[in-house]
Amino acid sequence: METLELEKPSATRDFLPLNGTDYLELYVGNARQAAHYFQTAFGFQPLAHAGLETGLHDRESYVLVQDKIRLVLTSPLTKGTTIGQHLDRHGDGVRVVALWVDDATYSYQETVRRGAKSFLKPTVEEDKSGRVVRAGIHTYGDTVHVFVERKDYNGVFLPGFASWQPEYQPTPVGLRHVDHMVGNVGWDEMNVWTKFYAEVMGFNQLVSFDDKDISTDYTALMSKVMSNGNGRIKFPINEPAEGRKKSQVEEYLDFYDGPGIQHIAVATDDIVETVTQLKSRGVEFLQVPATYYDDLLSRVGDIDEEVSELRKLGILVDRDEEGYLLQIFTKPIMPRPTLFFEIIQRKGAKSFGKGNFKALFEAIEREQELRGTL
Ligand code: TYF
Ligand code: FE
Repeated sequence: METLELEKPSATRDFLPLNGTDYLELYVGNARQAAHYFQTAFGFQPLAHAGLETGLHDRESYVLVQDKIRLVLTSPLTKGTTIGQHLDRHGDGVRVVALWVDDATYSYQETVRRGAKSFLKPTVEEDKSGRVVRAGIHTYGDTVHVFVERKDYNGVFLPGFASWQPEYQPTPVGLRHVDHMVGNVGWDEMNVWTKFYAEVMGFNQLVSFDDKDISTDYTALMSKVMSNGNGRIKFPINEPAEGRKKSQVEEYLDFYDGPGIQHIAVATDDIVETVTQLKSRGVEFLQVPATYYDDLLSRVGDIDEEVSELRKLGILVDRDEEGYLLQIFTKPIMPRPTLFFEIIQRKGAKSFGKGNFKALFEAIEREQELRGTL
């Protein structure tokens, strides 16, 4: 069983109360087509748009929503932008993990006081729907956290964005909220960044996996899960470890040219239905061998789902002290083997699927083999 280091009750008040993930902004080569993909394949709904029509000249953004998940897809409109530089270096990837707060200025001051590097000083934006305050700090690689204070705002997304309601609106697939977002960092940097989340952002360490837990023949990595005080924000941090061949984390670092977001785990209340939908819309998932299901019930005990259905869809199951979880992983969704999605349904379990690591990582290695990057 994994060692669950329970959160130590903190004597001090949470200095960085976070209400949840506000939005995720991806810098992508073609935001218009990426928006179409996330609508068609993942069932996101159109929400807002900013670009030439709203007075921007250097960039265009499409905002999509599915229940509590907001995605912002941004592309440059001209040469020589910082977005273009980000794309050249990293390919498509997550630039901003925005966090919803009640007081962005205070969040910025407290984190910068504790050592965060400033990305955006507290900035007020206003339109007829009210005012939003945003402020930002740097985290690993070129990734940033933006604190969003929107208690005095009732517009569609943020000031500067126009409502975007095209006729084309494929139905949602049942994605509800961001469960966790995993960062890959460099050799020996895991503790640098877990310390950052502990000291600068007041997070606690939930779980830790070392290379003995999670090395297969090839993949070796270490991971620690950091969580904020109320548990709404969970950031596992991976670093590569020495294995027989190239670690999947090292492959990521090579292609992303540094640390960044490796996967976005999104929660559903009905993973069988959600994954059925996603597959019918062309989303590709990692496959585990059929033998994974042979002794599934002896490993995880009684579950509500039919094993035959899980086997048909390739959904994985793991149990911890508090319940069980179901999860499945997409293949990378861009040319570089960097970012992928996880679909997760928690039935009591608070852990991350350690019992699936071997089968999962072997599936990742089969993909690495096909890419010739092992
Ligand atoms: O977030 C997690 O910890 C699980 C398992 O490269 C995992 O989803 C960990 C590392 C990795 C892929 C999946
Ligand atoms: Fe995960």
